[in-house]
Amino acid sequence: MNVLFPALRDASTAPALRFGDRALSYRQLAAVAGPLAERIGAETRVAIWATATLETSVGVISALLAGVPAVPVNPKIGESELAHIVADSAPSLVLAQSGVDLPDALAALPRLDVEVIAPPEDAVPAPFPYEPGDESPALIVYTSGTTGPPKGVVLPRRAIAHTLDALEDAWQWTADDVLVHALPLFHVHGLILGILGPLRRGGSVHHLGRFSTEAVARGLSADGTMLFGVPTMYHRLAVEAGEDPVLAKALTRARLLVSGSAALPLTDHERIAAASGRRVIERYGMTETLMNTSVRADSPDAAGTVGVPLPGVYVRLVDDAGKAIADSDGETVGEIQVRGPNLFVEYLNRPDATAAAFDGGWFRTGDMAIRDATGNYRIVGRKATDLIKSGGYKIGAGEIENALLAHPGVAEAAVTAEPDEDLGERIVAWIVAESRTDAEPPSAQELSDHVARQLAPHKRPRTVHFLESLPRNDMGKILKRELHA
Ligand code: MCA
Ligand code: AMP
Repeated sequence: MNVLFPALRDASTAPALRFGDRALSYRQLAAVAGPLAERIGAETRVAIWATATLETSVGVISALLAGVPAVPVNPKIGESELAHIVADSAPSLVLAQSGVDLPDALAALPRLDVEVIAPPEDAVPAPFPYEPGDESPALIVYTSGTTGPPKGVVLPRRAIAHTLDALEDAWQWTADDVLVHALPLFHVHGLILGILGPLRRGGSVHHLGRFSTEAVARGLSADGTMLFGVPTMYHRLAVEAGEDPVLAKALTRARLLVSGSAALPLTDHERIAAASGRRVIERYGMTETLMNTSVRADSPDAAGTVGVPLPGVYVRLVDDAGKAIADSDGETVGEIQVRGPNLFVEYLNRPDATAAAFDGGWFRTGDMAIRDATGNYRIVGRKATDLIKSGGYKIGAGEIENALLAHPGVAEAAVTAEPDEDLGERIVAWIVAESRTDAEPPSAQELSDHVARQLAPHKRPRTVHFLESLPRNDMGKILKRELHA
């Protein structure tokens, strides 16, 4: 049995969570999360309305203590995506901050309000009596594929504990660290690394609410020692730090700047190093695998790579024929496959997709990489052109096409990505308007808003092109490569 949060059992007065000016020590966190865990212990699965708040963090920790699988839900989620997640994960209860209005699909479920009022420090709680087994499902995190609606990735406690301990080693992460970040709490990066990570170490996290370069400067200037962010955030920091000495100094103070979820361009690495004297290190992971590799805090500069395999994680590169590329090769591009205790259990209700994702015991990531002469992995692309990474969010072209096709003004739709300095990739929609109706064809704005309402705002097309027809081959398949030409 692996106790996920030993510091919660010790219940010291050391700081644990801070959101704005609201904070909880370990003792206070144990005092609020313990009773909530008791209260929800008999549920089969809980959905959590995952605003970036103390309440979301307390809700998730209570579910973990109780051994009840939790499904974090994007609070900006659109109608059809929410309907899918609720039907697929079938939560028996929803946890939400009190006073928050929930959309219909969640409002129809039994609801428990989470109200966090910091109890007095002398209220020493009894340690929560029970810890579930290592293999029991802890979190179900939804992630996009190339086609169809998002899949629920079932993550066991074992994977969470393993990944966080591997990062302790790679980043020399201790109880003295104060992590600063502004990531959303419905994905692995912000929730598992960004909230559960500091709590497993016995350190603390200061969540900034919304991302801004000013908030990061304030957080790091106060007492932050580490910063986590996606490349879009580091890009904005890189641009600002060149002109803002206060921000540059704040970055200089940080012990460790970590980027992940997508590739950080070399120019941004260089700009941050020039302004602050600090390097950014990258780590590579996936919802299904949690963290696979990282540049180590004690290694020489390795900008442009995602570092070396984390302790306990096996990584191999596989060629087109399915054959492993020799370790000593150093130059051939192959698909990254991984094996280890960091892996998920299955896609919820999708045995077909789970089976297809594995090559024996190896998980096929779909990411293409080389291993350079120093042993660092360098990601060079993705197998599927229909997967888009925008602002660090993974988005499937197929789910956006389906949402667009459901609009009455759309006859045909194709979705592609183009490079974007800020977002990494931006979503581009190619539309043939429906001509069989008398109605005016929809505007680009209307289609973008439609996708935001149905799926989520980050999945909305940033550019919409209207065409007479889409280029297709003899089989009728859309030739996406010809679209940008
Ligand atoms: C815009 N908005 C809209 C619409 N357009 N709302 C409704 N309808 C519309 N048509 C709203 C947005 O919700 C948002 O609201 C605001 O307008 C601006 O949106 P946007 O321009 O899209 O984004 P941004 O504010 O510029 O955000 C950039 C960002 C964000 C902060 C970098 O993309 C972000 O938080 N990315 C993190 C992604 C992440 O955590 N990925 C981890 C998954 P408001 O301003 O109120 O928010 S990957 C993972 O977990 C793996 C394991 C890994 O390796 O890490
Ligand atoms: P997600 O499914 O949202 O968890 O996204 C996982 C994907 O993000 C991976 O398969 C990679 O394509 C990408 N990714 C994560 N970290 C990095 C990184 N440091 N560099 C490049 N790509 C990354």
